Amino acid sequence: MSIQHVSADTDLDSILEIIDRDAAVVIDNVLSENDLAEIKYELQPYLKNDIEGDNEFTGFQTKRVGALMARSPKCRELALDPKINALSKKFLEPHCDGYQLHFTSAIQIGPNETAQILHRDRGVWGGYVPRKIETQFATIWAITDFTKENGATQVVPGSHKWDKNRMPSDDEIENAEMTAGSVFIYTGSVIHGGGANQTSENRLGVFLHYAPNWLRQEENQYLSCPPSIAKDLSPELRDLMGYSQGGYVLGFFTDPTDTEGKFESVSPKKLFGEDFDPFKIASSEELVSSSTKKN
Ligand SMILES: O=C(O)CCC(=O)C(=O)O
Ligand SMILES: [Fe+2]
Repeated sequence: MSIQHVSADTDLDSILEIIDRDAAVVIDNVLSENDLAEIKYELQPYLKNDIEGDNEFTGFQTKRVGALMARSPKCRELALDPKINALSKKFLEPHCDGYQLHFTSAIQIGPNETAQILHRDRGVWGGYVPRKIETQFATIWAITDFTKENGATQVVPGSHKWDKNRMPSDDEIENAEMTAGSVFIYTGSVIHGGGANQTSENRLGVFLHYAPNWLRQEENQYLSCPPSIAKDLSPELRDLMGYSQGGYVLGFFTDPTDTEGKFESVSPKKLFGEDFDPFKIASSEELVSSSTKKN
C-alpha cells in the first residue's frame, strides 16, 4: 500500500479519511523556497554541534535539535499552521477537549546512517494508553527532499489497525518520499522509523507532534521554552505549548513567592498578563459531571 499524496487545497475530511485508513499521508508543496531558506538559517547554529545519537533508536549519524518554539520563529509558524491544527483537532478530539504541542525536533539524518528501529510513537507512554485512544497527530515538514536513498521515513501504512505484535514484511514498508516543503502526516499508532541514508547529503525534517491536553508531553515545553522566552510569543502559541489550562484544572499554577493571593491557583495565562476566563478550581459538581461524562 503506497503512501497517498494530496495537494495543499485538499479538504480536511478527505485528508482525515486517508489518515483513518492509512495513518499516513503527504501534503505536497506547502512551504516556499523562502520559508525553507529561513528555517535552514534558523536551525543552522544548533545543527553545527556534533552531538549525534548513540544507539539504534537515536541513530549514530543523526542529529536531533529540540526547543524549536524557543529557537526558531519560522518553526513557530509551522506549529500554528491552520490546516494542520484543524486536522489535529478533528483527529484527536474524540478523546480530549483540547490538544497541545507534544514534541518539537529537527531530525537530520546524515550519510551512512542505518535504518532506525521500527516503532509506534505512542510507545512513549509505555503502552499504558488503551489502543482505542489515538494519542498523537504527528507532522514531519521536509526541509530537504526526502528520498528512499537519503533516509525518508519508513512507514507501514495501515499498521495502526494491526494487532500490536504483528511485524511488517519488507514489501509492506514504504518510504515517505516527498519534495522539500511538503509535510508528511502520520499518527502515534502507525509503525515507522527513520530510513537509512545511502547518499552523501543530509536529510532534514522538522517534527512537530500534537497530543491530547491530558497526556504528559514528550518534550517538556515549560523547560524547553521557559516563561522568560514564552512571554514574547503569541498567546495562541503559548496556549498550544500548554501555558493554558487543559480542561477544568489541569495545568494551573501558584507563584510560590506570592503572599497577596494574586497568583494563587490561577491559569498560566495570568503569568503573561493575558485576558482569560477567570480560572477557578472546578467545583466538585463540575468534576463529578466531567468524570461521568467521559466514562
Ligand atoms: O527521522 C525519522 O524519519 C523518524 C524518526 C522517528 O520516528 C523517531 O525518532 O521517533
Ligand atoms: Fe518515531
